[in-house]
Amino acid sequence: MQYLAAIVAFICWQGCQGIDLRPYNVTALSMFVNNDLNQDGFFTLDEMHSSFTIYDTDHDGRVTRHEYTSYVNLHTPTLHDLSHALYDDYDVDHDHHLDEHDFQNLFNVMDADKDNRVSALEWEQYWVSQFIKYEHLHGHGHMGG
Ligand SMILES: [Ca+2]
Ligand SMILES: [Ca+2]
Ligand SMILES: [Ca+2]
Repeated sequence: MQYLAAIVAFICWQGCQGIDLRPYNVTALSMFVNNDLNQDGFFTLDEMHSSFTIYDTDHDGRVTRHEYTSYVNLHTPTLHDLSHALYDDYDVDHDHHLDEHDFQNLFNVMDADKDNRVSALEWEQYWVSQFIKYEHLHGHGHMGG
């Protein structure tokens, strides 16, 4: 197990300077394309693992909050606040490490119809709801100091 990567990072590999994630469905779909590594139209647990590998900078198979947020901060500093919120969602048991069971749980949440693969539609529904939930943490100007 090694993984945990790019979910937040993709957002901005899309070139969204200024971090306006709207329209959310378009942002979500471009993330899907980046995460569906074999481009078969479904995001699988293997692909989730591959995606998250990027964040595991010490290669111990776990992704700490520090590893995750440092990576995001380095590449997309304007998503720093969002990265903490997403990490809290990913870290199901709140032990400050993302492990196999956390990835499995996240995957299950995304996989609404429980067929062990996340379709583009399932992905979009999950991510649009996340973007709305955390709207106060991204986009539309900085939070004041
Ligand atoms: Ca795939
Ligand atoms: Ca690690
Ligand atoms: Ca599914």
